Amino acid sequence: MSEQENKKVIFSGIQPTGTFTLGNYIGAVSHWGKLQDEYNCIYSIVDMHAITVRQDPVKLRQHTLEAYALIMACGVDPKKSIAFIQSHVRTHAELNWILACSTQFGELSRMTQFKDKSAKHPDDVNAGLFTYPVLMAADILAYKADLVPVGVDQKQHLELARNVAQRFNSKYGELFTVPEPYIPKVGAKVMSLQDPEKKMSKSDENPNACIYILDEPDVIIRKFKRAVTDSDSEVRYAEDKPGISNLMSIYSVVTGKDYASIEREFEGKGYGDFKLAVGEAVSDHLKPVRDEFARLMADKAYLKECYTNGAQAALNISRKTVAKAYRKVGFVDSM
Ligand code: ATP
Ligand code: LTN
Repeated sequence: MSEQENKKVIFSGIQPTGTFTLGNYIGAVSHWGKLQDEYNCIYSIVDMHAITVRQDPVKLRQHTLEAYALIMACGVDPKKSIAFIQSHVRTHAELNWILACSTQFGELSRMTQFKDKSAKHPDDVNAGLFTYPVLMAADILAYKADLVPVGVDQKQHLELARNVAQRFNSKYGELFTVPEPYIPKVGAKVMSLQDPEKKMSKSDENPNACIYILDEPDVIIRKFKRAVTDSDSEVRYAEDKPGISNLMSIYSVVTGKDYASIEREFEGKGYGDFKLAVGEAVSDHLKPVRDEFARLMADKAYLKECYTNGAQAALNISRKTVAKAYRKVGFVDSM
């Protein structure tokens, strides 16, 4: 990354909990590459967040490498951005502790993701799951990020990061930048294809509910054909038509067409034609991602070089912030 002081800083992360869904792509990762010229961008595969839910160690290692290759296949260029694996950079855990001591139990208890995930995994409601948003705040604040591109489901966590930054600054003196969310207008919450009231999620048990960005074309088309829609047969964007509206927002993002022109395109045609068109458009749109992913995964040495350099660059920035935070809270200098 060419470190230009006048550019704003962007930070975002994604968990290596499985292959990215179309939701992850449209809501977050597809924007990451587009921001690289205008901002100083820092992107991380947040493996430390992933272990708040039980992971198979062999799979986690594999998913982490794949996630790194996937963000590159989606457009992140490690020569323009800093791209690294979270556990490689010790400052995240260090700042996590400092910030935990400026975070209230009550505010963490209000996090809807914690409530959802603890309901889903009642046998493992661990402390890491509870303090997950503190580590996320550390990720962001360590780099003094101005903007954080995420899907709308992360808005509450970002609000918490803002509160923690402000609280620390007022207790100890100005240090952290208070970050702003950067949420896309269309596609900030892609819904499940089987239940359009529910967010499309990597960890959904029903494979028909979500499109994985590495799904083969025939699989993508089949899943769209089976997508749950509404009772009438009109392709129209409306609140009381969540199934069709979800498909329309997906189609709009991948084709660049607005809702009015999509409605005109499918006037007098049934849902069948529309679903097929969405499936084909999504599959065509994702082809370059699939191809680039395969190419990158065949060159592990190059991937390693990229994430090693990325970690070094991330450490160089974040260690300065952590050193300042240590001084501010009153720790004795170690060197
Ligand atoms: P998990 O199911 O393991 O919790 P996830 O699919 O929710 O994973 P994350 O790694 O938590 O994915 O999210 C990565 C990014 O993708 C975040 O910025 C998040 O806001 C965004 N995102 C996740 N799901 C969607 C969705 N359905 N629509 C839009 N954006 C999404
Ligand atoms: N919690 C996020 C992933 C994440 C993140 C971050 C996103 C961890 N650290 C910092 C933006 C900035 C999620 O998507 N579930």
